[in-house]
Amino acid sequence: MKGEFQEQINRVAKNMSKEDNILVVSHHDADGITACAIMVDALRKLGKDVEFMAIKQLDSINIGKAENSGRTVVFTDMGSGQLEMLMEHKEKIGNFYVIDHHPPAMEYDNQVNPHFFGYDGGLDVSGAGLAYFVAKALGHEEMAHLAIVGAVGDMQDSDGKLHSLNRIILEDAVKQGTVKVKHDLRLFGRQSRALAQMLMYASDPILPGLVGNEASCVSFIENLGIEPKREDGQWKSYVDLDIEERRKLTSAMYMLLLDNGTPEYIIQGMIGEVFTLLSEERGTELRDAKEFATLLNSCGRQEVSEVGVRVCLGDRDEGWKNAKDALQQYRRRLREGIEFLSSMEKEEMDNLYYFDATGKIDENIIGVIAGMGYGARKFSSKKPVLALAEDKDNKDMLKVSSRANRGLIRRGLHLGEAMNECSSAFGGEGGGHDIAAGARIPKERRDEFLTLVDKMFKKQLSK
Ligand SMILES: [Mn+2]
Repeated sequence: MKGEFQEQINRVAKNMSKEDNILVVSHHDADGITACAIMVDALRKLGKDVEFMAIKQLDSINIGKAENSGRTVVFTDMGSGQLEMLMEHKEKIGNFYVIDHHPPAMEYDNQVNPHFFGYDGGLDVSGAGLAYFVAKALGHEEMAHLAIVGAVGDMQDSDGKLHSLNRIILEDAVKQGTVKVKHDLRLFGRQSRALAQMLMYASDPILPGLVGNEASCVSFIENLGIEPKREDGQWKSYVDLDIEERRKLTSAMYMLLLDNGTPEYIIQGMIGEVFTLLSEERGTELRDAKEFATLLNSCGRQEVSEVGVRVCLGDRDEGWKNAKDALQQYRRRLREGIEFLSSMEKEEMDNLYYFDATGKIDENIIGVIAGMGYGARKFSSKKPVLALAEDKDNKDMLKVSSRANRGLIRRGLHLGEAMNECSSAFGGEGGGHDIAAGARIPKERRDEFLTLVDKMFKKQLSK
């Protein structure tokens, strides 16, 4: 870690240690939920009175939730990009801190952000990772494993391993004995899902011909000579397979993807570092960092993020049960989404694809469905995809989710920048990462917005 960055962290942590009543406001995805839990844990251990909430995004509507709390507000995994708006609302928000890995709009005294020190917030460290460094500076480093869950949740291991600041956190966690790293198949469900289910719902990458089709998954497994059930009659999960079976399954998946023209580097990413959380029960979603992250993401998408935070803080009773319910419901909606994909009409422009799922798919999962559409080869990897859904908070607005792939990013595409610029041109708001981003725009400006985004993509890709 660069000395200057460590100094910023130490300084902000020191200021924070002087606060008494704190409200942690975080993003509602896996990274935000773990960031929130790490912050709440450390501050409570220091004897502070801490409340928390997770929100979908920090925009002109949601900012009201952080106002008039009578507490010092600590924003985690959000806030840097919205600093100008936060400053405008400073009187109502009161004293606040920002711990965020998104590109900062401006400098601010009580901000921890790695971009000022040459780190890449998309790959080197997540919001949870930064919360961890602040917690560590406050004397509490026992939640390192949660910071790994956050990094994986933000797909910072998408090329098969963790880098830079994430690596430091990983070393801490390994040293503490809470995380074990292995080189293995990285599909979701290694621990907790039946093999056929793991293949059927795989989204990173999607398995062509197997996605959403349980029967073909079962025969795919049986054709490899792998018995899909255990001796006790239960379906096997990946971790039940022996080394030889794992090798067979993995190479069959490789072949399948190669045959379908999946780029080599995407296939490579399927194998890589797998993070096992050693203090969690075997066979549960909490045992594997990627599954843990998915569980938390489903809490966020089912609008029970606080349940996710409680599970992170150690709740294995009511909270854990509710989190599993959220995952169930989320999976059901995914199934519906996959069905929608097979029947939807995609539209094509010069530099993008889009589809309109207004009234059909919930805005909370539209991004995931767009990503799955990619994997299921509904769209060629030559263009990014935009998915449109109705905004739940405001019927006059549209929620836009965009997804791309590494190949497009290498050619200069940046979805976050495009969403931000193009939405603000029509009085909307947006932003996000290069590979995944979102926006809210007025419904009636839909076509103009799409035209502008199309132009912007052209500019980015011709750089
Ligand atoms: Mn994040």
